[in-house]
Amino acid sequence: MKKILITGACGQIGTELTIKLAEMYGDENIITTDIQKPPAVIREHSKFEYLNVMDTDQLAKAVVDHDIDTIFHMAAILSATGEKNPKFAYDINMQGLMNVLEVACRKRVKKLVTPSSIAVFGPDAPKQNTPNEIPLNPTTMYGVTKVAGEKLLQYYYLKFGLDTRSLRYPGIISSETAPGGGTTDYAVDFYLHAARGENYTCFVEKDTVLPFMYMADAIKALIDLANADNNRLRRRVYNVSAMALSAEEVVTSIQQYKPDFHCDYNADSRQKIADSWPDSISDKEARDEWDWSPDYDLDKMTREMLERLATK
Ligand code: AKB
Repeated sequence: MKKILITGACGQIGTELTIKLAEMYGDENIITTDIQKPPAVIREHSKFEYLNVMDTDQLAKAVVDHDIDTIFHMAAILSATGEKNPKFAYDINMQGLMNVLEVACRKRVKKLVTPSSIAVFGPDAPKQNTPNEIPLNPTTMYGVTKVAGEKLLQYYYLKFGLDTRSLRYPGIISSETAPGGGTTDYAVDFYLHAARGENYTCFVEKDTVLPFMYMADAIKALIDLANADNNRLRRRVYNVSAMALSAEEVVTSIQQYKPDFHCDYNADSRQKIADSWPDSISDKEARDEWDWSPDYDLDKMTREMLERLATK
């Protein structure tokens, strides 16, 4: 990876991905793009351009102008927003990805890395240790677009030789940029409220279990997969796992350090989305084929999250 373009760079994952890639490859080699106004940290560590992934010409121009060899495509609509406006989620997630794939092929980009999600799994999937390779029957529009996206990555790899890579993210917990429109956002909200000394009403039941990962591991996974030896990869898409946590377990972990933090539970329509996803997923293939293993467990994550939020 010499010249890297990141779409959706101002989002929850894009922001921290930018900082890490800039540290590894140099600020001058990172081109960040988004339709949002960038935070100072993005301007500091990259060249920022306003770019809408729905505009193929703008995308192609950025790739040519900066001689891009690797794209991290992070722009996407998440599950909860997707259920409020399925057509919008379809347009951004499907057409956005198609535009990136087409431009990458036409402009001879070498590698395209883009996240998928545990949302590819539906209620028929095994709830525990869901395997990498099983029938994918999601019941959300977000999940549908992620399944179709995975198939497109495979298609462009086989047909055009574009080196596409993806991993199925669980809910990501992070301190720097708040997530937006996801079902797993409640877990980040716990920390943000606890750090501000506020209580929180959670929108899923306390015994709701979902797979989660701390941001540092999420970034490590994406960059390790991007740099993995292609000869070892037997597929284009990987489950990655770190922790399976109930909402209540996260709250209890925070209460060890913030005993006054209190959480109520009042489930809304997002409960149905959470219930359609696995409790935990198996990442055996990621471990075997590119040596994936997470660094953070719940307590380590809670300590670091609260420390970082305290300095903000
Ligand atoms: C969401 O909740 O929509 C995302 C995801 C699990 O992909 N965080």
